[in-house]
Amino acid sequence: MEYFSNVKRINYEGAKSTNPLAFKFYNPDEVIMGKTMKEHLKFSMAYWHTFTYLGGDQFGGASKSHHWDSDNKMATAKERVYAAFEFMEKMQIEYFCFHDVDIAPRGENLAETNKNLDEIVAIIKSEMSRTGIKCLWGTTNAFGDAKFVHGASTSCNSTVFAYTAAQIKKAMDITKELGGENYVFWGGREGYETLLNTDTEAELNHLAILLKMAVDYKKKIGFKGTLLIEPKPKEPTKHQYDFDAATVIGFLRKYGLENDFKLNIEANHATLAQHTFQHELNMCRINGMLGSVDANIGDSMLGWDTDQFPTNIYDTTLAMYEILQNGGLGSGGLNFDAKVRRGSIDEDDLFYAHIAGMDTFAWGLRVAAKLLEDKVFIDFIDSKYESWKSDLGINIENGTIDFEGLERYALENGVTPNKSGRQELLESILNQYIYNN
Ligand code: XUL
Ligand code: CO
Repeated sequence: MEYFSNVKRINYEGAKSTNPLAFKFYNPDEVIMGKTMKEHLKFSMAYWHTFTYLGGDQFGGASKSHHWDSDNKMATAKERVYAAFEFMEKMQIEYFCFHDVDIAPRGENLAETNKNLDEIVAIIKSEMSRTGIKCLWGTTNAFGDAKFVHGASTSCNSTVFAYTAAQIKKAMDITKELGGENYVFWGGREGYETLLNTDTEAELNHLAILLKMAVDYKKKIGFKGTLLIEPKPKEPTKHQYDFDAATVIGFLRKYGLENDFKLNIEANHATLAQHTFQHELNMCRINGMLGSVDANIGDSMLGWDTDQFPTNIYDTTLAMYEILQNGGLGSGGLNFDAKVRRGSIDEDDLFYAHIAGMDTFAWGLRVAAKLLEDKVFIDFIDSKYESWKSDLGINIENGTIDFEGLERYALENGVTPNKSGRQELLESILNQYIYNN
């Protein structure tokens, strides 16, 4: 059965096209810096927002329905697979990401849940081989159910820790079965509300123990994908332990896990941490830990995760600028962890939303590549730091001068005049590249 019968395959028509169901900038086979756009961008559909979200918010329930949904949960899960693959094929999206609960309904107990998962995974696998669509990453939802009220691996209740481990084990098995290129850990309720009732030291130790067990299990089953941690500073808890990239990197180093994990950076989570998206990508890049991206956008005036489709060309340009300098995302990709607004109630809106996100990233890629080819900021930064190429700079960096030597230098030479940082000039050059590409 065709679920989106009024939409044909979305094709590239160029910037002048007025067809809302066409790409204006995303030209999958166009080569940029030696790779095709689709290789650079590796777009992925998020199973949860696109195929299970029905528009509900804190003030109201569903605002729309999916015509593949029915009262029978397993039948719905099966039809959802066909609808999802039809959607991805038409969108030319080659990857998807999922939580266990997105693809199959929870059963009465763990065994029944796992059985439901096995049944749906078999269907997903056959759709994957029919279409060539791949799994970017899998994960588990260890935050929605009531048992996670005090956290999952950081719960005060050790039986919840055990249940979390069991869920992750199964989700890793499935991800491996589907040839997933990564496995994601987002600590949905790994955080706290108040220190009056929280032993943070024990909770962080337990989180590290769980991650270590995941590394061991990955090796045991021969899962070749990358393990990723997705930082977020708050929501649902007041303070999430995986606050931001720097916090996660410090945590991984403390527990000797830094070679086993990379990070999955989500734009809206950066906003919530009061960082730019580029900052978070940059912190990962300079630490060799940039793994993948949840491509969305937040609202800078709202303090919660709005998970909107990315339509800000500055964000995507500067994100691609970091990603290109990272040499790409390796096994990672750009996963649209984004949902259409509650008022976008037609199924066509799912297409418009993904087209907008893909076009905005495609244009950002093009601009970022040009900025790098022309060495616009690189040359400026090189000249800004040129004093570090002097004998003084080299001695400081090599550790061949100490405080006394530096005091002698300062007494003899004083300080040379500073040069302008030229921020406004650089911002206007950035505009010029965005507008004239
Ligand atoms: C929540 C979030 C999650 C993770 C996967 O804010 O981003 O959807 O990406 O659990
Ligand atoms: Co996310």
